[in-house]
Amino acid sequence: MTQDELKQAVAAAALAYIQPKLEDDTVIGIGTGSTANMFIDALAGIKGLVNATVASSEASADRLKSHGIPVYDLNAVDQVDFYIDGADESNAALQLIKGGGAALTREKIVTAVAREFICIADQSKLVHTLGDFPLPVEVIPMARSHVARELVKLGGDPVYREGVVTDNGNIILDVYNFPIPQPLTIEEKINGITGVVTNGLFALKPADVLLLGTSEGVKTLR
Ligand code: ABF
Repeated sequence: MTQDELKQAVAAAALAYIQPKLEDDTVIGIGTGSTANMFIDALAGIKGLVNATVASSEASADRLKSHGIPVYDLNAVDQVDFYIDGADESNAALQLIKGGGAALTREKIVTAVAREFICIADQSKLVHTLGDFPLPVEVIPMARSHVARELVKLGGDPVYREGVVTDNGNIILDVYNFPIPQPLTIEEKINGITGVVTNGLFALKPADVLLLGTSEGVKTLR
């Protein structure tokens, strides 16, 4: 199967996972990226059953609206029952690197609210140790050089993502050559650097379920 076929398979599996649990007041959090887009397109097939969604990016909100799926501001809902989103890497503990699409802050906010975070990814995303994928860090623009120096002290090689401004008006530093055997510690340390808005480690609150697309079918990891 191609990578796109694996992504399609996990998008369909996520829909099958939540559909029996949908109720009149269910709110679905929707992530960002190509796998999340496939989930949005699958969700359109049952939009009559969808009470409300919240989105982790303007791009995903626009895609949902284009299908006629109701999208709400996070402040307008009382709860988020499920959050469905992709990842750039996952380890076996379902700790993730996210933010390749620069939407990490809103993704982390929706994750914080969600009762159940269902990560959807193809098998290439499952790794032993996080960090082959450069770790995205969203930074207040005036703090860029300060944060970069602090990231170097932690052992990484931060690179300014040229031409990218996040939905929140900030910039992204991608940290290369930075293996992360202790994600909890590193997530907290980077959070503690003044000027950092969010880092792309999702270890303090990892995924609850990983639906992983493999050539042998979709595997459910918890
Ligand atoms: C979002 O989309 C991001 O956190 C992650 O960077 C990316 C994964 O993209 P894709 O599904 O296109 O591989 O979930």
